[in-house]
Amino acid sequence: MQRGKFLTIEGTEGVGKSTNLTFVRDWLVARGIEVIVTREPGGTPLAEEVRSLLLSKRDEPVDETAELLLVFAARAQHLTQLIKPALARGAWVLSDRFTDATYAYQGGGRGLSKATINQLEQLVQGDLRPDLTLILDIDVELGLNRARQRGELDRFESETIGFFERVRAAYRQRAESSPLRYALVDAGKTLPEVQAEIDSLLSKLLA
Ligand code: Z5A
Repeated sequence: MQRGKFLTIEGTEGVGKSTNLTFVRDWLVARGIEVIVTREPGGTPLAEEVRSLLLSKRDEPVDETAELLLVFAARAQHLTQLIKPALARGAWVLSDRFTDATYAYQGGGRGLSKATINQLEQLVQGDLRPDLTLILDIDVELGLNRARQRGELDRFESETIGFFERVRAAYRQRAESSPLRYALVDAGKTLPEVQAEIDSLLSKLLA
């Protein structure tokens, strides 16, 4: 049995991940591909509980290393319970965020070292990496304006513009460092334009 493909979608706030995740899922299903849609942090009952811990606003300051370890604890559970079994039986997995978010938010945003994140990535994932990561890229203020129209902000959404500028820079750096694994998509364009570009990227992947 051929292993399924592992696709991830990333980006800063309000970039349109959820909207385009649905587009990618429908695109794959229309071509007869079995696709499991999931998200991080989360994807299993335990990992979803960790997600709530991570996103809730709280009075106690959250230690950056504690945050990093919680992200990887959720990921370990998600990989074992959902991602690896699905890929092994030939299904494709489409995840709203994965480890690139850790490099961007905990690395770029919080300033934790890449080497530390890399150690945890090796420990939790071994050699497993996404086959393709779509990084939706947008001007930070434009994205935040879109996101803030949705209502109450979680702990991450309440961060400063400077934080999101660092997150965006880290994503762009990852895309530039490995153009075969990443596709940087200009998400400031209209939705039909963004989706035309995603359509062309998926066609290449399938070919
Ligand atoms: N996090 C972390 O720190 N470390 C990690 O390792 C991981 C995660 C995995 C939860 O993520 C938080 O976890 C996240 C980082 C942290 N930080 N935050 N916040 P999340 O993915 O659940 O949360 P989110 O970033 O807020 O994503 P979202 O809710 O899926 O929103 P979105 O990507 O912005 O997507 P959207 O809802 O599709 O789009 C927003 C609006 O824009 C919506 O009204 C759309 O209709 C509109 N839109 C979309 N595209 C367009 C275009 N092209 N033009 C005009 N309008 C558009």
